[in-house]
Amino acid sequence: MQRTICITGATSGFGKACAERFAAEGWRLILTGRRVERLQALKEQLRAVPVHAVELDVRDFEAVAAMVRDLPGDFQDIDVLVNNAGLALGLEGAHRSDIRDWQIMIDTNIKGLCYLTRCILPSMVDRNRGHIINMGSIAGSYPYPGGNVYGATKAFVKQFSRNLLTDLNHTRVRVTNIEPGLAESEFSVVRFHGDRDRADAVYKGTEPLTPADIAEIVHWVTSVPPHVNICTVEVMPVCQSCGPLAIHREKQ
Ligand code: NDP
Ligand code: 8X3
Repeated sequence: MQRTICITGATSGFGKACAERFAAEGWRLILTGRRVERLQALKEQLRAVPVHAVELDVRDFEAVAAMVRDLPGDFQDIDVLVNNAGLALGLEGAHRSDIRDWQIMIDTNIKGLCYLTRCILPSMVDRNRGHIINMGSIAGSYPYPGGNVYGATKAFVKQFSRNLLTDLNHTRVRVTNIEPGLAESEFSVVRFHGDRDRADAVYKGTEPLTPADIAEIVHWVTSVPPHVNICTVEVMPVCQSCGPLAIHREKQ
């Protein structure tokens, strides 16, 4: 039976790689994002499988609800939701951050993820099958300077994923939180508001994770037997590790 996956933020990075990975397995795809021309190009690229491409800003609850309500018949029974759309904006200390950046991160990474989950979950519970895959981050577990609200949004994703599991304990619906570390996509270009030199510097001299690496993991967590739930996947490139706790010393 052909299965259906809904991927938010499919126009770039992890989301696009997931679309390609699941298309290769013959899944039916619901692909969403704000950049319509990219969605159309991806739909054309993946034309060997059924693709329903929808322009969607996940911050708009009414639009999310309408997208789910208006799904074409063949696409209505979603087996897997990948809550991937998200972003970091800025890397300033909290006292110097732009409040608008904070608002956009909270609206997208927290509220948008909740909206998709809330609208799609009832059908999964009714059918007693389905899988919510949330894109968290190591930033939700380990603090770093300038990570302030971004890391906090991903900590929300971590706890929301765990809480969802408890709510769904009486069902066969699965929930996975994937927590990647350094990965090269458009993430840093977005974080630095289009400053490509600053974005490139993030990956200089490293071998970061790739979107294809993450798509492979997303596919893997869906492919284990139905009684198995991979709750959390924390993944970093080999070049990355945790730092020591910082101690500030006054000059003597
Ligand atoms: P990209 O910038 O390459 O992709 C982000 C995607 O999110 C785009 O497709 C973008 O689509 C979409 N998006 C952003 N805002 C919205 C919105 N308001 N509504 C709908 N879609 C939106 O970054 P990544 O692929 O790296 O990031 C994907 C996820 O992975 C994010 O949640 C990110 O926080 C997380 N992550 C990334 C890591 C990294 O190092 N790259 C590491 C850990 C986690 P469009 O602009 O067309 O709407
Ligand atoms: C993205 C990874 O370390 O840039 O979530 O926050 S990091």
